[in-house]
Amino acid sequence: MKNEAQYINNGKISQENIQYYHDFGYLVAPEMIAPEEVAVLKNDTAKIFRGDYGTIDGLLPVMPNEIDVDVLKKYVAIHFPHKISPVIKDFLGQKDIVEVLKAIVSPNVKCMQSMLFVKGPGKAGQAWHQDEYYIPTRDKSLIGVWIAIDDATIENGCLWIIPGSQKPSYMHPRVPNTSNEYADTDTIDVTNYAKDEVIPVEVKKGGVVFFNGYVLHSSLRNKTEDNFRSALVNHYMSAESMLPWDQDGKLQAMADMRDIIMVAGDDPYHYKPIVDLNKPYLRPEVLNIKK
Ligand SMILES: O=C(O)CCC(=O)C(=O)O
Repeated sequence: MKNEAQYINNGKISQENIQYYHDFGYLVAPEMIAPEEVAVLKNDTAKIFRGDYGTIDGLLPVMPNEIDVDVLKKYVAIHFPHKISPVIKDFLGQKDIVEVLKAIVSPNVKCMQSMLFVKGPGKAGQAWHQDEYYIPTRDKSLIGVWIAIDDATIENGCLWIIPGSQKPSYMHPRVPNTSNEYADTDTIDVTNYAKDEVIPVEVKKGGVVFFNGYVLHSSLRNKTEDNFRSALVNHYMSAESMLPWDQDGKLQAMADMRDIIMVAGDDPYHYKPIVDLNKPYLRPEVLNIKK
């Protein structure tokens, strides 16, 4: 039976939700984002990939009369869309999301990353991983906030997670990926978990999934012929922690990556300037991140 404590009802987080997050590493907030807000994100997705905010490396020219669906089919995702889109930048501080973050992360919260997935028909998913592997926080406070812009189903490649897998609090070894479900060259072997410990997280558009940076998660290929699985995924952490993140080698190693946006409370490191380091880029079809 599904544990009801995983669901945030009416956008308001309860004590049971908070306990569930600490025990199992994730929460689901169905319908947290109003249909009008989702429509704005959907519309903005098309604008970004049409190049309306300016071009970025790899963005293909849009043909006259080319409809959004045909444009979007060519792409998997863009990283750091908030760097070009004022709509996404504004959404990083969405008030209901921030209330949840204050309750489960810290009263002081910063955002360091956004990713906008389109994941059209046939596009591969992401292999098993832990987000802290990529975005290391000193206090393990990393949290992914996964916002469904389209309905996310098993068929079109929703998230899969292993509840409670954050608990041992260590980085699992990475092994070569051999499944064509995934875009990545590496994965984590999860075969020692029982089948029923690995669950799909299907959410309707407007639903939000919150998951801890140590939780094992993945997504499968979009097997539909005409269905997009768009989702905005933003990453946050406690503002108390410094962020030694080199962005998969794209930046110089540093003690505290200050390309951040405060979304709640105070910044204990306010004496260090906020900088603009990260550039938006398109996610390649094959992901080969070596560290
Ligand atoms: O949405 C997906 O397909 C994968 C998202 C993910 O793994 C992540 O945000 O860390």
